[in-house]
Amino acid sequence: MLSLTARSFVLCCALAVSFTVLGAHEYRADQLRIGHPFARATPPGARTGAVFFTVDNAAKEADRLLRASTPIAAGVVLHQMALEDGVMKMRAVPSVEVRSGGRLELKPNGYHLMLLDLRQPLKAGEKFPLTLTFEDAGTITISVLVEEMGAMGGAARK
Ligand SMILES: [Cu+2]
Repeated sequence: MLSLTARSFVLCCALAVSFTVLGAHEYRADQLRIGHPFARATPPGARTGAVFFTVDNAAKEADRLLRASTPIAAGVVLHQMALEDGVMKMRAVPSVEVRSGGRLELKPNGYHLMLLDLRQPLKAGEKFPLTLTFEDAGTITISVLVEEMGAMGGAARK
């Protein structure tokens, strides 16, 4: 039952979403360009994972990253790491703006997408699909490269 649902979800997204694959692991949705999406490998039994990428907005208007989903996790939330009273803390944020002509960076110790209740561990070298929804540009499905634990995104830039 569950696997059937997951399979039809993947199929439906593959059909509904069109995206352009550029060189160097980049994707484009309307005026947005998504660069170097990567995740960190997770230890066995880990229930959560983190995804990072950049979004460049060539549009005249700001856009917003509203939500994301992936078949390999039960949920995806937008998180921000920030220093609060001298301690790095992670907190959920409802959405994040991508300024006109600007770049939004999801990176270690900053904004990231948190994968909740992983259905499988993230193994270095593997890829998985992630569907992003923006307020104006709509949805785009990207392929996320899993790098080593603690990676800063070097391999995804090649
Ligand atoms: Cu987080």
